[in-house]
Amino acid sequence: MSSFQILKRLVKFIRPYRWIFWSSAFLAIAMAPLNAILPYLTNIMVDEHIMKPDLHGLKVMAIWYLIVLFVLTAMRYGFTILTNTMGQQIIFDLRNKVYSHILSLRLSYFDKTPIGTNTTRVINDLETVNSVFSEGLITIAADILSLLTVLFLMFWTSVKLTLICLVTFPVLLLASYVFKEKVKASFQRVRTQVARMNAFLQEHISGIKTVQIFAAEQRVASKFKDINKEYTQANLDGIFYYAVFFPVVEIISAASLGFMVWWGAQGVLEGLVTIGQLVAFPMYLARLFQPVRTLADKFNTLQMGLVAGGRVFEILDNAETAKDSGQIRSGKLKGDIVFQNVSFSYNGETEVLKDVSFKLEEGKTLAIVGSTGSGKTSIISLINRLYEIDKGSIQIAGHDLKEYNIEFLRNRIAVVLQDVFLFQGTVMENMTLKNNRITLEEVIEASRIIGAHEYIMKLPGDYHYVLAERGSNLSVGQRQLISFVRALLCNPDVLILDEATSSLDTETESVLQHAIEKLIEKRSSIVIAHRLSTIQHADHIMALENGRIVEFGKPSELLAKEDGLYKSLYETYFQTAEETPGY
Ligand code: TTP
Ligand code: MG
Repeated sequence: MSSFQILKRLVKFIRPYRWIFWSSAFLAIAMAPLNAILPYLTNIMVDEHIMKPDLHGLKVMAIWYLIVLFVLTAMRYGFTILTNTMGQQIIFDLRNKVYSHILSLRLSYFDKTPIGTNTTRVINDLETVNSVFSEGLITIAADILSLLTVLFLMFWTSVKLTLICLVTFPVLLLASYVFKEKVKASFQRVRTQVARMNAFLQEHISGIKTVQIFAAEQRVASKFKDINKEYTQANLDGIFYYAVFFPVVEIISAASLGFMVWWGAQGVLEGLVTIGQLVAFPMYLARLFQPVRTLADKFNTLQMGLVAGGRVFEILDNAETAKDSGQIRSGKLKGDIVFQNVSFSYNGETEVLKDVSFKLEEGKTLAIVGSTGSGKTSIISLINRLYEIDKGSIQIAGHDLKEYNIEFLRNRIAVVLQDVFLFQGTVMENMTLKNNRITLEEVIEASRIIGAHEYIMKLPGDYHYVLAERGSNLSVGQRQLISFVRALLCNPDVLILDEATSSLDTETESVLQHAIEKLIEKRSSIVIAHRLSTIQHADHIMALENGRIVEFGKPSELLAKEDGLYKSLYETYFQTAEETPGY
C-alpha cells in the first residue's frame, strides 16, 4: 500500500467528524493572514504614527494589534482542541474496529503473531496514527498557508529585503531534508524496537513462573537489557538529529537576520527602506522560520503515522477470519458425527492428521487415546472450526460443517480444553462468560450436578469470589471444575473434553470422574482420555498414532486384540496404578 493509499483510507474515517474537520480547516485558513498581519501592523505603526507623531492613531493601531492578537490566540486554542478531538475520536473508532477484527481472526493467525505485536498494533501504532490527524494533515496545511501569506506580505513590503532574507533558504531546505531523512530512519528503528520490547515483555511476564522456577531471571534480564539498549540507542540517535538540527536552523535564521539588518540599515540611510520595514522584517522572519523549523518534523510525524496506519490496515485487511457462509443457525445439532478422509496441517506443510475417517453415532461417547503429539487435540479443534481442514470432510447430522453458521455451531458444541483458561473476574462470571441471561440459580444447579457447589461454597464470597488473572488463585482441580460447569451451562448437543494430563489426588479424581460422567450423559461426546475410568465407559475407542487412526472399536473388542495399542496402554495403566498408590 502506498502512503497515498493509506492516507486516502485514513481520511475516510474523518467522515463522522466532518464538521470538526471543516471547522479546523476554516480556522487554519483564517489564522494564516492574521498571523502574518501583525508585523504589517507594526510596520504601519512605526512609519505612520511614530515617525510622524500621531498619538491618537497609534492608540487605535495598538488596540487593533491587541484585538488581532487576542482573536489569534483564541483561534489557536480552538484549533488545537478541534484537531486533537478529531484525532482521538477517529482513533477511538479505529481501535474498536481493529480489536473486533483481531477477535474474529483464526487461531492460525495467533499461532504466528506474538501477543506483544498485537498489543503494539492496538496501542502504540494507533497512537502514532493519531498524529496524522492532530499534527499532520491540517497542521501542515496551516503551516504552509501561513508561510505563503508571510512571504506574500514580505514581498509586498519590500522585494529586495525579502530576497536578502531568502539568501540562506537553500541551505535551510537542504538541512531540513537531511534531518527529515535521518529522523525517519531512526523513528522506524524506534518503532521496530518498541514492538520487539512489547513482545518480549509480554511473553516473559506471562511465563514468569517458569522464569523463576528455573532461576532464569538473570538471563532473561540480560536479554532484556540488550533489547532495551537497542531501543535506547534508537531513541538517542533520533535525539541527536534534533539536537543538531534546531541549532543549525537557529544559525541559518540568525544569518538571515544579519544579512537583512546589514542591508536594511544601509537602505534606511539611503532612503530605500523605511524604519517601519526594518522593525517589521525581523518579525516576518520569525514567522517564516518557525513553520520551516517544525515542518520537517511534522512531515515525519505524518509519514510515521502513515507507516503505522499501514500496519494497522494490514491487520484489518487480514482475511484469515473464519469464512462464515453457513445458513443453518437454529435447531439442535443432533445426529452422527462423521469424519471422511480428513487431513490437516497447522502450517500447510507437516500433516498432523492423515486420512482420518470415523463415525460417532448420536448420543454415543468416543474416547481418543494415543501418545503425546499423536494429534488428539488437533482432531477436536477441527470440529468447531477453530482450524480448517486441508482435505476430506467433516459432517454433523448429515450436513457439512461449513453449512452451519459458526456462532450457532460453537454454541451447540461445548469444548473443555486441556489447559483451562480462566479470566480475571468472579467465579460466576467465569462460568457464564458474562452471559447475563444465565441466572445464579442456574449456575448453582449446574454446579450441584457437576459436584462443584460444595467446593465453591468454601471459597470466600463463594460464587462472587474474585479470580486473579488466569485463575491463578485456584487449584488445578478447582479450575477444572469451573470449566466443567461452564460447559454444562451451555447445555450443548455435542461435548468435547480434552482431559488434563495432570494426575490429581484420589478424592479430586473421583469428583472429576463424576463430573465427566454428568457432562457426557445424554449427548454425543468426544473425550480425550487419560483416565482409564473414562475410557472404559466409552462406546468407542480410537487409538491414534502419528496422526493416523490405528485402532477403532468397542473397549472389549480392542482389549481382545493381541498387541493392540489400546491393550498395551491398558496394561501399562494397571501396572502404574498398582505401583503408585493413590493414583
Ligand atoms: P496435538 O494434537 O496437540 O497432540 P496431542 O493432543 O495428541 O498431544 P497431548 O497428549 O500431549 O495433548 O499435536 C499434534 C501435532 O501438532 C504436534 O506435533 C504438535 C503440532 N501442533 C502444532 O503445530 N500447532 C498447534 O497449535 C498444536 C496444538 C499442535
Ligand atoms: Mg492434547
